[in-house]
Amino acid sequence: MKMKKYIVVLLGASLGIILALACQSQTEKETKVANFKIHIRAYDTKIDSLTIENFTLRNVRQLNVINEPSDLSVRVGTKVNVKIINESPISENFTIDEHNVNKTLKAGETASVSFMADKPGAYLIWCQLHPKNVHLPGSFMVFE
Ligand SMILES: [Cu+2]
Repeated sequence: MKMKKYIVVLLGASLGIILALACQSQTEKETKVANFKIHIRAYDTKIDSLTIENFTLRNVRQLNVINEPSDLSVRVGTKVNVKIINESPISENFTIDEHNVNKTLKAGETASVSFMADKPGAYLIWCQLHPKNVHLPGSFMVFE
């Protein structure tokens, strides 16, 4: 009789442990999702004359393209969805080499990319169509 009671308690405890483990692995498997919206914007700067500390700039014209926001960060294991809106008057590109992201958008176009942030680190977001001093790069941070 005592033995029977002991077995019932033991089975109950084992079932409790199995359930606890199952619940734990369920939450660990849960995929996090991050949604970002990035505007690619061009800034046309014209300076006829500008003097700073006896140094004069004349007839400067510079086009700069910036991803806004330029820097993204997520935790490792996050599914990343990025909506890219190209507001620049020319074609632009959005590349993260290490995550196989490479999207080119014509002027005015919108596109979406999705990928897994499966490796921790700091990665460059850059445009393959323009020099990095024209289209400023950003960063993609994946934290442990
Ligand atoms: Cu560009």
